[in-house]
Amino acid sequence: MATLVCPYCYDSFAEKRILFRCSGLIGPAGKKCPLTRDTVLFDRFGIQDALPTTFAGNGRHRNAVHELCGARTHHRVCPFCHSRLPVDFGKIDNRLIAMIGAKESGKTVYMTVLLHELMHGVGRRFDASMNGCDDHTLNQFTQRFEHGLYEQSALPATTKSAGAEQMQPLVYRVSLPRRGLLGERERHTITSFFDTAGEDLTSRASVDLNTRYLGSADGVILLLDPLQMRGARDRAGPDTPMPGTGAGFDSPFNVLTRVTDLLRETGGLGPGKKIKTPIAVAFSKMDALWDSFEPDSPLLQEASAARPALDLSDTEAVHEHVRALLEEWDGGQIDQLLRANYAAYSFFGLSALGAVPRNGKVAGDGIRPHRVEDPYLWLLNRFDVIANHRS
Ligand SMILES: Nc1nc2c(ncn2[C@@H]2O[C@H](COP(=O)(O)OP(=O)(O)OP(=O)(O)O)[C@@H](O)[C@H]2O)c(=O)[nH]1
Ligand SMILES: [Mg+2]
Ligand SMILES: [Zn+2]
Ligand SMILES: [Zn+2]
Repeated sequence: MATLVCPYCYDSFAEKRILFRCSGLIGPAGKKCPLTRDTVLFDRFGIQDALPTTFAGNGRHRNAVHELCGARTHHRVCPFCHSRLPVDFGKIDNRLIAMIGAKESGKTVYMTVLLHELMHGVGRRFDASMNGCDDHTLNQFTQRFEHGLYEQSALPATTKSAGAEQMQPLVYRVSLPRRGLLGERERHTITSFFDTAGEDLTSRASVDLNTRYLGSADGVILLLDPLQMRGARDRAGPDTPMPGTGAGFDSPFNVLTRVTDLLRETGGLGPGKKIKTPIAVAFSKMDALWDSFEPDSPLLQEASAARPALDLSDTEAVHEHVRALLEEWDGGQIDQLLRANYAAYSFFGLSALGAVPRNGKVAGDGIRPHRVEDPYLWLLNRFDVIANHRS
């Protein structure tokens, strides 16, 4: 039987092991269950809310009756972390996307801008709707990330280490219309985004948690900072704020090596076997390097947005161009390592902000994202959620 993976903790389990949480309503005989802190939720994600208890039932069913109070509940929770599972979980596609990258590579900014674009511009092109699955996702995204970046032009603070704050992923339900033999039907996919703290990739202590996230992910977006490469650093504009160096910081090649080792370990892959998880290797902060490109570089063009499908010709042109740039940036081994270890990988070059930030703030004319959706669309095409075409 197929195993399911929780979009919050990335642990896997059979459908029948899904738990229920009592509704907390008064049952037919007038009994009502008390509210207490759920220690499992608290330990995992620091959630302190007083909630009704969880109990085992037939997890294949969408609802269950709590014996103690007799009230029926539709609230299904993960057996490992007790997070509320999305509506239709287990019945619809569930795709987990892990986002990783070194410290200050731009993950939090990128995730915020990508989600914003998916809800607005890109979403419209695909006729897609993105809905946050839980209060945490809705609050974190709008209040913390979107509000700070879009309304206050403030760059985010360093993401806390998973060991310290137990970051909870943002979980969305993406609905896309699909034309098939039976006419147009909605297709739903749950995607979970986990933003790691960069330093978690350098300390062995927090690697365990990341191992689970990476090992269960259906796709990986690896964000690499070109400004951590000497060859690219020299080509950046004079006012570009440079990422730090030294302890806690790491070169893109070292980050990729560590991630590759983790994926090989969790997949139990012998020598010569390639990692099957598709990996989008995306270079962030490209705005700092735009001036050093030939005007006809595919990285300077807008991705073609004419059709609601992935443009393969464009994807390949970008991939080849980044590969050539890596040679110039002294990053030739990156491609060799990917080719030797991954069955499916593609290079991307993007800018979440569209301009170099000034004094710790988004540049004066606001956020102008460039090609941020490319890696996500490539993964969706890999998952067969969207179609592709050649231009
Ligand atoms: N030029 C340019 N700089 C960017 C861009 N995105 C992020 N940055 C810079 O990179 C810094 C770090 O961005 P974050 O998104 O916080 O990076 P992170 O990977 O989440 O960092 P940690 O949480 O510390 O691991 C920002 O403060 C900006 O200075 C971009 O699109 N262009
Ligand atoms: Mg961050
Ligand atoms: Zn009850
Ligand atoms: Zn869970």
